[in-house]
Amino acid sequence: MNKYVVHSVLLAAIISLPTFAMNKVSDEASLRKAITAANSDKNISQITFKKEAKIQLTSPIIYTGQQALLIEGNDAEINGEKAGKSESFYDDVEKMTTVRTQDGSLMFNTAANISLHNLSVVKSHTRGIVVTIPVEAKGNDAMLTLNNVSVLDSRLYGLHIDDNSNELDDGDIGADIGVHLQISHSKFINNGTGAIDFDGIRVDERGNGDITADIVDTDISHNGGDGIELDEGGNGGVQANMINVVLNENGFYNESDLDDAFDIDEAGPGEIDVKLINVMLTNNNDQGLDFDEEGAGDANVLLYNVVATNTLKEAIKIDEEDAGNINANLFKVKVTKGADDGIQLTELGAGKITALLNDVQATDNKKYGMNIQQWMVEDEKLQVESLGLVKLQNIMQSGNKKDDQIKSHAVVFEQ
Ligand SMILES: [Ca+2]
Ligand SMILES: [Ca+2]
Ligand SMILES: [Ca+2]
Ligand SMILES: [Ca+2]
Repeated sequence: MNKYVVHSVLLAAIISLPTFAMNKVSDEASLRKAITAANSDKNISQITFKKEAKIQLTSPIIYTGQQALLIEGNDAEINGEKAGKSESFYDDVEKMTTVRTQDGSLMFNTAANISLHNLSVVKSHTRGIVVTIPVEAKGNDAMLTLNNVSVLDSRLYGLHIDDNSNELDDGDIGADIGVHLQISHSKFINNGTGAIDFDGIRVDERGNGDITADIVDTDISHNGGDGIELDEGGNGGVQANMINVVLNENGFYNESDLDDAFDIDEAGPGEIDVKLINVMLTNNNDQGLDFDEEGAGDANVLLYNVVATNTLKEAIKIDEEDAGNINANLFKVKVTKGADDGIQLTELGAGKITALLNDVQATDNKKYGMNIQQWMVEDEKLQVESLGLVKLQNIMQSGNKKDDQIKSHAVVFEQ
């Protein structure tokens, strides 16, 4: 080949390179083109939006690639008001009429690492951002990283990570991998306002694998269902860490069965490990923190500077069932003006409670300020296990309607 021909071939190759790699996404057509290209070309690892683009969708955007994908939103806004469908149905298990959907505004049907930066997804007719993990997925956990992402005003879930092969998220079949969610500087506000039981953030993990959630500098407020629900089944546990997180006014949609600010349901073998630092919970409609651990495994909870005000049920409720212990360390915690117990710890089955409460205030709650009970079998006549141990330092209780003394069973207190 002479020089001229070589140049021509190179030039032709350059011209035929897909332009979406360079052109920034500015509307629905260019977004769809970029995602379609990434779905068929594993070398595409990033999609970049034009600064502050406003994008109206007419149908869901669905990524199905196997490669890690970074979406740089550049402060773009995706409006999902006209994207996707949902249908009304009667849920036999829950005995209620709600809606179901396969749709969302921005969907990822993959177990690959997905990162979204500087992006808003608003007014979704169904769900906002959805990750559906293929049931055959193996290897590393599916990882979703959100930085400066706002999911606002979705009728159904704001963010839904789904590792449950059952359409209604019943049952126990999921992929062999877990879910790792990292969120920073983000907002999940006013989602779940179109039907019963749709949360700001919902993770459904089944089969082998853990849920790991790290949430920093984030506002999860005014969602119709729970602010955030982590629902883990099968082998594996839940590790959840929050720093500087606000959870206000969640759980109002279903008046006959109100929802929580932060709900964890862990079933089967595996622990709950929660660390919350600087977390504020105000005006939530069921529990503030509602942590349920079942099957083998402990509930390990560390709270530092956590304030729950005006909660319609318990401000902080930790239930541990079956084999396993409650290990709770509460520092600088304040629960006030709740309509039930302020802090309630209940340990059932084999195991015991070990707790340290230091600088804890429970005031003006409608039931007990603190209620700490350990049982092998609830209401047993004979105490068969060794007693739990609760260390109290710098405790203040006042104005609690049932009692300002701690209600307890089978634990001893050390002052
Ligand atoms: Ca799994
Ligand atoms: Ca699991
Ligand atoms: Ca467990
Ligand atoms: Ca137990």
